[in-house]
Amino acid sequence: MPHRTAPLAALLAACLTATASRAGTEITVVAEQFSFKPATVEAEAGAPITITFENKGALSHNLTFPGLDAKTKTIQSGDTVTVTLAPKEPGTYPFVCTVSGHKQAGMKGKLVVE
Ligand SMILES: [Cu+2]
Repeated sequence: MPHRTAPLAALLAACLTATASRAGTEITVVAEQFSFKPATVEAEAGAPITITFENKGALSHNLTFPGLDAKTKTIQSGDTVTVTLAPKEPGTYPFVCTVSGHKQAGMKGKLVVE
């Protein structure tokens, strides 16, 4: 019965759309010597935020969000790692590299969730 097929297809399309929007924000942050690029990143509230962290510096670095209890492991030059965040509320969440002296040298930035 063709007239039953169309509503089912519409329902399926609606489900797929909802799934796509729940996938959240994907961001790439690059570590250099000694900075994060970009130093300010933005994301939507209410959905997971997946951050791909690439180390293009010469030393080992990490990406740590003190206010979100989230961090990557410390990775070597040339490595990439991902971290998923789920901030419950909109706000500004600082991030730093916690390797000794790196934050003081300029490895800090902020995530703005709106
Ligand atoms: Cu560092």
